[in-house]
Amino acid sequence: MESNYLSSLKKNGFVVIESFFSQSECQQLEILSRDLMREGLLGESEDLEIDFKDSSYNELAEKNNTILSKRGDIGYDQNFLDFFNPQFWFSRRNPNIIPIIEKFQNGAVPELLKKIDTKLKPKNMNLYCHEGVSSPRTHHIDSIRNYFKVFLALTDQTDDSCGPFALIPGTHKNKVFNYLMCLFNHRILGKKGGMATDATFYKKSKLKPMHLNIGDLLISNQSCVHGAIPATSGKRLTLLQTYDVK
Ligand SMILES: O=C(O)CCC(=O)C(=O)O
Ligand SMILES: [Fe+2]
Repeated sequence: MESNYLSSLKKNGFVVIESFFSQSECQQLEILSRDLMREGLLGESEDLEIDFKDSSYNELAEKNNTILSKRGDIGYDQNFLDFFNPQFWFSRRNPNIIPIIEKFQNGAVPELLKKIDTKLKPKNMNLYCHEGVSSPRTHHIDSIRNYFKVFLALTDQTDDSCGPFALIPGTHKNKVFNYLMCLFNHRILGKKGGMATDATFYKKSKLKPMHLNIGDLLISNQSCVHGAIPATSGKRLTLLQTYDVK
């Protein structure tokens, strides 16, 4: 079983582990996530910072507190709330959540990822709240090197209407091609910052939606081309753990 997960992760750049979290674990995480979302919409508090400075991804990821980054200022990803490191807020609110959160960082997940690269370590967590994102960021890569996101579906994501996460299987292997694409974006198209990783050499229509039931875990190599299907009516709630080599 485990070797199937590993070969699928190596070949396709992703694997889905069904029902990795129980319904009760997901329910506890969902309740906390909805409380956090409500607090985020009210504004800053003692336990929740809001990023007004347009900080870089790394600055947000390295914070030892929960911080909300509202996406959508630059014309895409409107209605996407991205909470960095929600585990701090969660565990202060309900310490019983700690062993559940630890399932992302101990046991089967890091053991599998260690077989890809022994240097892969858990870094930041995020809570993605997609409230009907009809214009998601275009398909892109997060990095050329191996970099993983471990997504847990807290709401049903089996229908395209919620705008599920999507990827083009196997494209993590095209390292030189992807590197040249980023160079082309930057030097020829003049794309700046994060936009330099847009997947301009790939057709968006090749994206495959990742349909997840509540409790399913998607382990995704983010050097694979990925993005999201435009939402038509639904919402989705996803908790994730990143793994990086540095
Ligand atoms: O879930 C999404 O909308 C895509 C987010 C994304 O690109 C990422 O997490 O790297
Ligand atoms: Fe991404």
